[in-house]
Amino acid sequence: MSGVVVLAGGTGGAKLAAGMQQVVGSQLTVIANTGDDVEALGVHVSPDPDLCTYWLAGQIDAERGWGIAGDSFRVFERMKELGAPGWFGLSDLDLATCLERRRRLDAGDRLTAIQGDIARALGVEAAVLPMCDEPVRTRVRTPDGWREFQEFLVHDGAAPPIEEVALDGIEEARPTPEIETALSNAEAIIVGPSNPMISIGPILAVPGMRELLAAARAPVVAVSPYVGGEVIKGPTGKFISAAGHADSVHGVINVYAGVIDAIVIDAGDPAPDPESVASTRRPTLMSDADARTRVAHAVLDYATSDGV
Ligand code: FO1
Repeated sequence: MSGVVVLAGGTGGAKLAAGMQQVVGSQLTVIANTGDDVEALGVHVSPDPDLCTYWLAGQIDAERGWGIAGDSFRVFERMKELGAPGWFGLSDLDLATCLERRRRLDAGDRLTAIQGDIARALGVEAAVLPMCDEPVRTRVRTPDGWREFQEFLVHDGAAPPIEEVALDGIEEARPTPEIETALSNAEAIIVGPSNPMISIGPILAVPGMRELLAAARAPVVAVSPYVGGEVIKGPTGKFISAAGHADSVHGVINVYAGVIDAIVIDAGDPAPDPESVASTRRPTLMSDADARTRVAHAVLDYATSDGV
C-alpha cells in the first residue's frame, strides 16, 4: 500500500488513525483539524493534532479522551492556586508539548514543522499534518453571544443552543505543500468518524482543500461517526441538527455531498441504506486496539475495492 490519508478531528478520527497506523505504518498521513486550537494558560493548545499524536504514540489517556495517560496536573493545580482560570486543564507532559509549540511558533517556525517534530520525537510512525499553517479559530454563536470553541465545549459543556458556527481566519488559510503531496500520492483518502461539522468541516473549508480532494486519484471514503445509530462521544448530533441536517448517517452524507465517493456505515446502524452515495456496512466500534486495527483493515479493504 502506498499512501493512506486520514482526515481527523478528536477521538473518533484519532482512534481510526491509530488502527490505520497498525495496518500501513509510515505510509499513513493524518490531516488534523486546527479550528479547536486555543491560547490557554499562556500556551498554544492544539487539541486535535495533539490527540492524534498521543493516540498514534500510544500515550493518550483513553478514558479521559485528552492529555497523557498516567500524567499529573501539578503545574495546572499550582497555576489555579495562583489565580489562573481553572476551566481548561493541561496535564504536565501535555503542557510540555504546548510550551515547546509556543517556543517554536515564537521563533517563527511553521505549525506543520513543529507538529511533525513533536510526533517524530514521541516515536510516531505516521505523519501528522495540521490542516494549514495559518491560524483558524472555530467560534459558536449562542443566545448569549459568540463563544470560542473550547469555551463552548468545555466551559459551557456544549449546553447552549447553537445558532451559528464561524471559522475565523479561514479565508487566509491554504493547504500546505505537505498536504498537497500526501493527497496527490494517496491510494485511499479516509474521512475519519469525527464530528463532520466542527472537526472535519474546518479541514474541508480551507480554501483549495475540496479541489485537492476532487483532483486526487484516490477514492474519498468517509466512516460514519454513528455507531448503532448513536454518536459515542461529543455533541456531533447537536451540531448536525443545528446546521439543518438529520441527526443520523444521512445528515453526515448531506454534509459531505460533493466530497466523498463512498461511506462506511456501522453494521448496527438502523438507518436505511443511502441512495446518493455508495456504502457498505461494517462494525465500526473501536473499543480496543484490536478493534481499531480491524476497523482500519475493513475501511481500507472497502476503499480500495471495485465497489468504490
Ligand atoms: N476537554 C475537557 O473536557 N476539559 C479540559 O480541561 C480539556 C483540556 C484539554 C487540554 C488539551 C487538549 O489537547 C485537549 C483538552 N480537552 C479538554 C479536550 C478538547 O476540548 C477536545 O478534545 C477537542 O477540542 C475536541 O476534539
